[in-house]
Amino acid sequence: MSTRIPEIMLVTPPYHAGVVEAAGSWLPCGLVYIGGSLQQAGYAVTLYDAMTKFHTLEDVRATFRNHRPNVVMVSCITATVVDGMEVCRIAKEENPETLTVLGGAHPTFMYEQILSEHLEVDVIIFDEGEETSVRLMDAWSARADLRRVMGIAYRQGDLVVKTPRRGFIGNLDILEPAWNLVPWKEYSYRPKPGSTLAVVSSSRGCREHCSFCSQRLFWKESWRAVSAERFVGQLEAMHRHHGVDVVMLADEIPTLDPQRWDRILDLLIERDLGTAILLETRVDDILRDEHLLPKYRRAGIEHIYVGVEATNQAALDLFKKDLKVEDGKRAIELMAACDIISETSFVMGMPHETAEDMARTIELAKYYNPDMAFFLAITPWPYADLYEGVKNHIATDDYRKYNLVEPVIKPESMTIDEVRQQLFNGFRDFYVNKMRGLSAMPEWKQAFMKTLMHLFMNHSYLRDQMGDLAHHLPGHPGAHPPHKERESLRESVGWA
Ligand code: B12
Ligand code: SF4
Repeated sequence: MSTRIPEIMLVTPPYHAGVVEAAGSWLPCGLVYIGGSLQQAGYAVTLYDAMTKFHTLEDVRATFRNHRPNVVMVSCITATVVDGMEVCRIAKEENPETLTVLGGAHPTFMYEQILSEHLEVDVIIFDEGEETSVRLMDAWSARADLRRVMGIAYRQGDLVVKTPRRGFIGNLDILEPAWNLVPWKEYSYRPKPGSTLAVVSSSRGCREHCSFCSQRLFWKESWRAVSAERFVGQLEAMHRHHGVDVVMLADEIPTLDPQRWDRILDLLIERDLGTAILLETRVDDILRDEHLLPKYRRAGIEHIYVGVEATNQAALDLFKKDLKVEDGKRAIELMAACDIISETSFVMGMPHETAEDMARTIELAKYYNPDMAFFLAITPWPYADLYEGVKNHIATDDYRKYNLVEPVIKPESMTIDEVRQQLFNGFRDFYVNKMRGLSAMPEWKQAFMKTLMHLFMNHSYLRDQMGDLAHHLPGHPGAHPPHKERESLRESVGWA
């Protein structure tokens, strides 16, 4: 039997929740890693980030028509899986011989449902995709039996066949992401106009037990890391060859190993790249590193997201966050003292919560006083631990709404619209309060906050609600100024 030559296209579903787009355009890190492994194995690969291009499904069709890939690999989380499957359907319509492959968290857990209900999807790759995608391509091009490929699921007749899992990659240092596939001009961090933004993975996994989270399950409560030297070397090369000056770490907890993290800080200071780093980590690692925070700042770490998630101890216990409420407050204060932008989120909308509980959470968010706060709707990923306990309160099974913005759980004493309203109240009250304290902030932070408000008001799903924010600014306490006055107010803080 003749062999086939795969023309592989790695695709992001053209999905938008309207949140992260406000801050910039973010390259699909997982696909870049997979692209690297496929390239190393000698396969021809293109990267098609339909999300960042703001393409419609018809644009996706046109792209397939022009480029004629015969293998389409799509990355999906729960919110994007519906569009991911649409991408597969279009690929099949354009060329029925196309092999369609899904990977990422949602397909890994929900493979059975997807493969039995969606004939447009041929194969699902479980877990980490680097090695398995190469093995799949080897088998597909040789027209060999897919049963030999570890770590996949596919259909055989009416049956869904699952092969034994492949273990995680032992040494992450061997991975060579395909940075050459990235159209760098398309990726920028809006608060820094003209910047070039990369998303980079320095470690994978998490050993915590938060019941709402998919990541600890996806990584099977393991944690592995790229060595400090290799990681900082990568940032240096990206800076030199591609002009990358802002990096977002994709890691769940980059700081987990204190020795490695301290070494990374030292190397970053030594190399003095001038790269701004944005990352997420745990509150308790910030507390652990209190004495190191000035060093974080010198190493270029400008912005840290910590998952406080809930503001009362009972809720933290329910989510199995092994944290004390006061710890979150303290971590935020420590970051502020070192001129690091702090960001956190407050998850709301559990079945037992009332409008009063949510109003209290909003008040507590103000008390915590991070620079940025997001009020998120608790979202029951159908494979997370939380799911069983809340499933009788789920209002919709439309996964497009499983994006932390749309409430999908209906609390006992509230309607979905009331939850949505409370989430908006959270944003409004928090940022009005922030802007009232603007003049007391250092100048650089004032500038950042103004940019942030501008981005929210012009580029996010909060656009309409945030437009009203100007009503509440200093000089107009509680007043609703007429339109013209509001516009001049917007101008006065530079938001026009
Ligand atoms: C960077 C990031 C983003 C970027 C995504 C850029 C992109 N196009 O990929 C931006 C900022 C745009 C983003 C947006 C959103 N995100 Co996001 N994001 C992340 C983050 C921080 C890192 C992801 C990452 O790059 N990891 C590193 C790489 C190496 O790992 P990976 O992506 O898992 O990929 C590996 C495997 O999964 C697998 N794989 C993945 N895809 C594929 C595809 C194929 C074909 C194969 C074979 C294998 C494979 O192989 C990869 C390499 O080993 C994660 C949290 C986290 N720490 O992981 C959240 C996370 C993925 N995001 C999440 C959410 C909810 C969203 C939003 C809905 C939020 C919102 N309301 O706006 C939007 C969705 C927008 C969209 N259209 O995608 C959730 C998903 C939860 C879930 N289980 O569904 C996460 C887990 C955050 C969380 N803690 O809840 N996000
Ligand atoms: S929410 Fe964060 S700390 Fe908790 S399990 Fe998920 S990745 Fe780990």
